[in-house]
Amino acid sequence: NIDLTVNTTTSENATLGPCPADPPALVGPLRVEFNVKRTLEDVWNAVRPLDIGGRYRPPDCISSHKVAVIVPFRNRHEHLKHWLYYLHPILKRQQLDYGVYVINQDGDGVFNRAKLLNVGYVEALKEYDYNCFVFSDVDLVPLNDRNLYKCFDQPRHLAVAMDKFNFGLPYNGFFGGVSSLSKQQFEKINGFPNTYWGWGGEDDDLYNRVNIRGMSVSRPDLLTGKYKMVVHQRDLHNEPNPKNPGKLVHTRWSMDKDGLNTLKYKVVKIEKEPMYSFITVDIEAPP
Ligand code: UDH
Repeated sequence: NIDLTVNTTTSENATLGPCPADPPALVGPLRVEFNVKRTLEDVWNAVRPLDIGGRYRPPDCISSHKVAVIVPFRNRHEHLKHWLYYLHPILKRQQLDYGVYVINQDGDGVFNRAKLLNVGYVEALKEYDYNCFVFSDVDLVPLNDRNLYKCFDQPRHLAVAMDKFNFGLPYNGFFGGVSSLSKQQFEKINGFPNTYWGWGGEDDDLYNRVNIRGMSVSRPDLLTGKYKMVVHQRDLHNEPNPKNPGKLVHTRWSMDKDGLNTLKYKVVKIEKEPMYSFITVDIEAPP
């Protein structure tokens, strides 16, 4: 007797084809409004369903883009709600196989965006075989869903036309806000520096790293790359650090001694929320 029963999920998955190069559900320009109070429940109702920890894969095709979206974070819960409300539907329409990782800096020490992003890279890889990493500030929402949160032949800068910079680049080498690098590209540059405490410079250091390793930065056009930022005051404990700009002339010599290969931190807590993984970390911040 041959058992002819089949596990439907497995057999369906086995017959799925690759996702198309152009995701069919994209709509282009989007309306984005931050002047509304949102509860987490509102947001969940707008973005569900997702797998726990803000994981998703397209139901009808196999995505080759296994993307960890990493968000550096401390005390910005209002911004996070807006971000989740807008980003989840966009990422779904883009047919990505993705997960959202919010990396929360523990304590009141000096903030370190770049080190948190390195932590996100390492922690996400513990969970899944991601091949692409999107690093996004919590206060930036794209105004066009054709700005794909995937990886390209070259490291990508996505936030090229932010409203706060009059929808243009503030300077040619700007690499801030939102960027994407494949696993290979990120390893090649030893990740972000860990030593840029406080505000400023870490994105420019990343730009240097990319160029020093013989890569270049790719970008969407200025219409596709429009972003809206949640208006906010400067946070406590993230003052511009006057030491940071001076470090940029040394990237060539510092990059192999400051990055993924020297990253030290302690995970304090991992919380699997419905729309994201919330990973609280002690990054040995100075007071
Ligand atoms: N971040 C936090 N909490 C903090 C500091 C930073 O979550 O306390 C994260 C967050 O993802 C943020 C990102 O780090 O989007 C970058 O920090 P930022 O928003 O302070 O940097 P940005 O350049 O703003 O966007 C600088 C301060 C602008 C003050 C304008 C006053 N009118």
